[in-house]
Amino acid sequence: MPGIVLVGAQWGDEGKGKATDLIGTKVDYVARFNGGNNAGHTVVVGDESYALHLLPSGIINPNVTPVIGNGVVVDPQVLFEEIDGLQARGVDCSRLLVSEAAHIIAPYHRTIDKVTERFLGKHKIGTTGRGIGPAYADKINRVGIRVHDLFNANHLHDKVEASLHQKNQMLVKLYNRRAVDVDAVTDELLALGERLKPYVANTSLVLNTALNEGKTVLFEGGQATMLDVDHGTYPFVTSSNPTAGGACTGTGVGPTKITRVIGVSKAYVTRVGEGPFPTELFDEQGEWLRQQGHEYGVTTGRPRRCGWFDAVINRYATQINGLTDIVLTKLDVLTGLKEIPVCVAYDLDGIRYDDMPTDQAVFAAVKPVYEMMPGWSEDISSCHSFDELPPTCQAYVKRLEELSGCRISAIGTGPQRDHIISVH
Ligand code: 2SA
Ligand code: GDP
Ligand code: MG
Repeated sequence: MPGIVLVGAQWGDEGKGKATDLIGTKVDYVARFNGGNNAGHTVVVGDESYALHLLPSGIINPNVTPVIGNGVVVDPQVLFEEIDGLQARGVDCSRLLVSEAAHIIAPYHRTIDKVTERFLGKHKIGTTGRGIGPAYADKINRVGIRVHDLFNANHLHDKVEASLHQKNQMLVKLYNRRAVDVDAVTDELLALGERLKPYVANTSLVLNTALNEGKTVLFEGGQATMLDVDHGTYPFVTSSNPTAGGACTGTGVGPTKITRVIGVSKAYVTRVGEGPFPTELFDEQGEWLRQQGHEYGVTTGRPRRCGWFDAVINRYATQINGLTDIVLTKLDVLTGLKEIPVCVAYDLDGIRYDDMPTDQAVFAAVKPVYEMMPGWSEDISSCHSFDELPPTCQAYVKRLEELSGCRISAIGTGPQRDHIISVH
C-alpha cells in the first residue's frame, strides 16, 4: 500500500518532472495535488523534451494513470491545449482523471492576477500571471467554481454570478476596467465542461481504492517548500500547499497511506519571481550558473535567479515535509568550479541562525555563512555509480547530506532520463 510523496525542497524547478518520470516507471498512479499551470515540469525522453504545466509528469508513461487532484486549480482551456499538444506528439492522454472537486481557473482570474500585480508595483509577487492566486482566493472565499459545477447550466450561472459580484465592482470602480459578463463566462465554461466530462472522476475514491488494492501512488508536488503559503517565504509564495501535507488535503488520501516522502533539491539554488534569497549571486558567477544550468522558466521563460546551495533551507525542507530521501539534481552543472561555497547557517548582526527564521524581515536581512568545498573538473555525466564520481564530488554530496539531515538516495548528472545515479 505505498503512497509516495515527491516535493520540491527549495524554490522550485529542482527537476521534479524528471524525478517523477523516473519513479513513475514503478508506480500505478501519479497524482498532482497542488498548484495549476503555473508549474513547469520538464521530462526528457531520448531526443524528445516535454514541458508539462498542468498534467502530471506520469502522463508520458503509458502504464501510469495520471490524476489531477482536488487541490489543483484547473484552467480547462490550458488543459486541452496541453492534451492536444501531447496527443499530436503521440502521447496518449485518455487515461487522465480530473477530480470533480478541483477548482476552475476562469478567464477573469487571469485578468485579476495580472492587474493585481501591476497595481502592487514594487510590492509585486512576481507571479506567473496564470490566475492561480485569484482562483485559490475564490476557493477560500467560498465563491469558487468546481469542476462538477460545469455540468449544470442554471447552477453554474448562479455560481459565476456570485463569484463575479464583488469582482466586477472592483474592476469597474477601482481598476477602471469593464465588468465581466456573467452570461458569456457561463457559456464559455459550459462548453469547456462538455469536453472535460469524460476525464472527470471521484479521484479521492479512485486513489483510496487503488491504495487499498496494493497499488502504488506517487503524489507529485508542483512548486516547492519555500513557496508554500504556510511554510514558505510569505508573501512571496504561491497560493497553495506544495509541502507533503498538501498531498493529503489535495487528493483526499489520509496520512497513514503515505510511506515515503522524497524531496528534490538542486546542487545549488534557483528562484523565479520576487522575494528574499540569501545565497543569491548578482555577479558573473550567478550568470555562469544560469548558463550552465539553462535556468529559464519553463512556463514564462523568465531568467531564474541563481545562488549557492543553502543547507538551512534543506534542513527546513527535511523538517516540514518529514523527508525520507533527497534526490539531488544538477550536480553536473557545478563541474569546473575550483571551490564551491555551501551555506551552512545565516548571520544577522552577529547572531547565528542554524534554523529557518519565521520572521520574514529577519530572513530578508540574513547573510549566508559559507563553508568552502573543493570542486572537480571531470565530466560526471557518464558516471553510473557513486563510487565513479570524483572524490571531491563525493565529498560535496556527503556534506550536503550531513547538513540536510536526510539521506541522498539519487543524484542527477544530466538532463536525460538515464543521467541518474542511485545511491545505496
Ligand atoms: P503564482 O503564479 O501565483 O504561483 O506565483 C507565485 C510565486 O510562485 C512562484 N512560482 C514558481 N517558481 C518556480 N517555478 C515555477 N514554475 C515555472 C517553471 C515558472 C516559470 O517551472 O519554471 O516559468 O516562470 C513556479 N510557479 C510559480 C512564482 O515565481 C512566484 O514567486
Ligand atoms: P521542475 O519544475 O522541478 O520539474 O523542474 P523544471 O523542469 O522546471 O527545471 C529543471 C530543469 O533541469 C529541466 O530543464 C530538466 O531537464 C533539467 N534537469 C533535471 N535534472 C537534471 C540534472 O541532473 N542535470 C542537468 N544538467 N539538468 C537536469
Ligand atoms: Mg519548474
